[in-house]
Parts: sequence; structure tokens; C-alpha cells
Amino acid sequence: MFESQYLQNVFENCLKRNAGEEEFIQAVSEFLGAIDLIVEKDPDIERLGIIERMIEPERLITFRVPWVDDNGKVRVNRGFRVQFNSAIGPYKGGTRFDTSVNQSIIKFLAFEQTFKNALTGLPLGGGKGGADFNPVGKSEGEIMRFCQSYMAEAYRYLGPNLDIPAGDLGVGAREIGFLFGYYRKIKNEFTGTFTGKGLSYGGSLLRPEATGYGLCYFASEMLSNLRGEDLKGKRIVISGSGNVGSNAAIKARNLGAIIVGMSDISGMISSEKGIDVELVKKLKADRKFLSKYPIDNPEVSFSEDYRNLWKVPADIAFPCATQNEINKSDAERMREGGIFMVVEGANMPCNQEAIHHFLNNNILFAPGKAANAGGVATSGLEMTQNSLHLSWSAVEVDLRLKEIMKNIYQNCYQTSVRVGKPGNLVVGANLAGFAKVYEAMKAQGII
Ligand code: NDP
Ligand code: 2IT
Repeated sequence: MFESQYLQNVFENCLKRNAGEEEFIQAVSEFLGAIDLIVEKDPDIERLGIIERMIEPERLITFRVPWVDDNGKVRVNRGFRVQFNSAIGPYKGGTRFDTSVNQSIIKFLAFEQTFKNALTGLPLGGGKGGADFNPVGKSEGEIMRFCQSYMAEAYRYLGPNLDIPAGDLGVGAREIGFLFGYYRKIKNEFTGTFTGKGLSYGGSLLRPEATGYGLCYFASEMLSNLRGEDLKGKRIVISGSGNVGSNAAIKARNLGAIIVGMSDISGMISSEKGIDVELVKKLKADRKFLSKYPIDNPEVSFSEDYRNLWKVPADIAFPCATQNEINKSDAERMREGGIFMVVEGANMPCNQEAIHHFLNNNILFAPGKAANAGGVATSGLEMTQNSLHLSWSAVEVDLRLKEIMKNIYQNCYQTSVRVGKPGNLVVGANLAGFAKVYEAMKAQGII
């Protein structure tokens, strides 16, 4: 599978040692595919065991999270925090609450986060946490008790210079409030040990919007560089209507695009003339499903199958829901529907066959570890503001975010050119992220 015998051995060993961890192995395999292009040119990579160390988390913590539901029944979930790599800074990465959460998913997310964070240019290592708990349908009291129980264990491993969590799927402003509040109480100190905080207690302006906005800035830079175009008039389909999807929809619309399709777990809506993106954001803020979006004229339609989103004729797709939501047959439908560019807002939403389909058919493709880095980058800006004890204006944060996304795109593109694969941003993002982490690991000895 890999040209380098060293990488082939590393991969086979990885398969054995992480048996059954499909998502983690998928993420490692994509990464090794890029490293294969350069590994023979630098014998130090093998001599220093760089890849073996990079694919092994520095620390993996798993713990029991017991809580009491509204009927007085004790429930038990499994909590995780994976501290993957701290070569360039303290561990940094989100927290996911979803029924599907397991060790493989948290490890893949923490692994990807390491290289994503390196791409931001900020001093942030890689980590991720979460639990197999689904907040949907739970009362506020249940969610608070769950968050408090999660934090009663997780707090030991967190700190402003050690490990700084944030939100992710299923963890938004409400959950972050409960998690941060309990952390502050048991640590008896007020530190910036969480990002995505509310504005009244140390959050940064634009952090909630940052992943979606950053995605649009990245897509704009990519369109301009590769096609000399912008988002104006482009028809976009967006999966997921949560934090990333709804904010990407609003920014893309503001930049002149037409959002012709969106989805959530209840299904998908499409409208040739453009979806009312503010209404979608409001529905989700009220914790309602897209099935409640009014179908009051014939040009708007709803389907209970969210996969039908990929059949909607469009120019660009922003997958913003979850990992492996797009397989090869979805990718084929997307191509048939006219999509010429796919920019990942979620982490690893396209499986490897789908990515190959895009690349083999000249569909421009940007991986999440580059395109969705605006969220964690703005988390980095929140940490800076917290440690300076001040708050920047939305304009200032937005300017910095734009600059960071532009730099990430350029870094990935220039790297793809340097290795003879111009425009292959999968290779570009992995190698550019790798270069920074490698340099730091090499300088710090065998640890
Ligand atoms: P949210 O929980 O806010 O939103 C997730 C959305 O996806 C919800 O609308 C949910 O539907 C929908 N959804 C989940 N599964 C599916 C599916 N299979 N098909 C269609 N829709 C689905 O999470 P985020 O927006 O924060 O995260 C989305 C993705 O972006 C994740 O992969 C996350 O790791 C990644 N990400 C998040 C960042 C952040 O800052 N939050 C930063 C970088 C990446 P419903 O509303 O019905 O539950
Ligand atoms: O996947 C991600 O980059 C996030 N969920 C955001 C992480 C963060 O620390 O802001």
C-alpha cells in the first residue's frame, strides 16, 4: 500500500495494535499516504521513530461518568480525554457528546487535531475528549448533572497550560457553561481552561461563528487561487445545521452564495432560490429539527433522508455534520449534480473512496484539518485574550481569523506544489502540519 517499507511496517503494526479502531486507522492511513512522498528523502524520520511516536497518543484517559436522570435512575456513560501530542504547545481540542463516541473516534479526532493546530501557526498541541452521551432529548437538569460528573473526573487532567478543551458535536454554549462552571468550582480558580466560553465569563467574540466563517474564508481563498473566482452566485449545499453548518451558511450567503440545500438528523431541505439561513439558525437555537422548516411554496422541498442532500444540483459542498457521512456513491451523485468543489467543515466527513473519487475527477477538495481550523484558531485567540485579561472587538478577531485562514490555504497549496502535487490539499495539509510537529519533536529529544 505504501512505497516506503518503513511506513508499510509502521502501518501494519498500527493495524495490529489498534485493531477494530476503524476511524483512527483511516486517519493514520491518509496521513501516511502523504508522508510516503517525502519519507525516503529524510532518514531521520525513520531513525528517530518520528512516525511511530506521532501515531501513539502521549496519554489516553478513559473514565466512568455516573449521573442521575430525572426519574431518579442512575445512568453510566464512558468519558474520554486523549492527549495526543504536546510538542508545539499544550493539548488543545474539543469535547464531543454523542452516542457514537468511542476510543477510535476520539483518537482519530485528537490525531487530526495535532496537525490542524500546527497549521494555524499558533502554539497549540493536539487533544480531544468526549463521552458516549447524547444531549438530544435530555432535560437541562440532566445535562447539567452529566457535565458536572464528567468534569469531576476530567478536571485532573486539564489546565490553562496543560490541556484546554472546547466544544464539538453535541457540546455548545450551554454544555460549555456547565463544564466550565464546575471546573472553576472544584479547582477554586478562574482560568481560561476552556474556550468557546460565554462572553460574560471570558469568551471571545466570534468564537461561536469562527469555524463556519473560517471555512468560507478558506473556500474563498481556494476558489480565487485555483479558479480566479469567488463565492458570489455559487450554489452551495451544506450538511449539518449545527454550529459549523449554520454559521458557514450565513457567512457564505453574506458573501453572495445561494444556499440551495441543508440537512440535520431529521432530513434535508432544498430550495433553488436559496434557503432562509437565519431561520435555520433560529430553529436550531430553539433545538428544533429542519423538518419544522416551512414548506410553503413548491420550490422548497423536504426529505426525511438526509443523504438526498448530495443529489441536489449545486456547485460547491460544505459537509459539516460528522465523520464518514459521504461515501463513494454520494460522491458520484455530487459529481453528477455539478459539484466542482468540496470543502470539509466537519472532521473527516468524506471517506477515502469518496476523496479518491473527487481527486480523480478534478473536483477541488479541501480536508477538514485545514478548512475547519478557524474554530480552534479562534480558540487560540480566546486563550491569548484570557491571558492578557482583555477582549478584542469582533472586527479585530475577524481580521485575524481571515489572515490565519489565508495563511493556512497558502501553506497547504505551496506545500502541494513543492512535492509535485499542485492543488492536492490532502497532501499539502498533512505535510505542512507534519513539518511543524516534526521539527519540534526532533528538537526536544526522545520523549
Ligand atoms: P453540532 O452538534 O453543533 O451540529 C452538528 C449538526 O450535524 C447537527 O445539526 C446535527 O443534526 C447534524 N448531524 C449529525 N449527524 C448527521 C448526519 N449523519 N447527517 C446530517 N446531519 C447530521 O456540531 P458542530 O457543528 O460543532 O460539529 C460538526 C462537525 O464539525 C463535527 O465533525 C465537528 O468535529 C466539526 N468541527 C467542529 C468545530 C467547532 O468549533 N464546533 C471545529 C472544527 C470542526 P441535529 O441538529 O438534528 O442533531
Ligand atoms: O475539531 C475542532 O477543531 C474543534 N472542535 C474545535 C477545537 C477547539 O479547541 O476550539
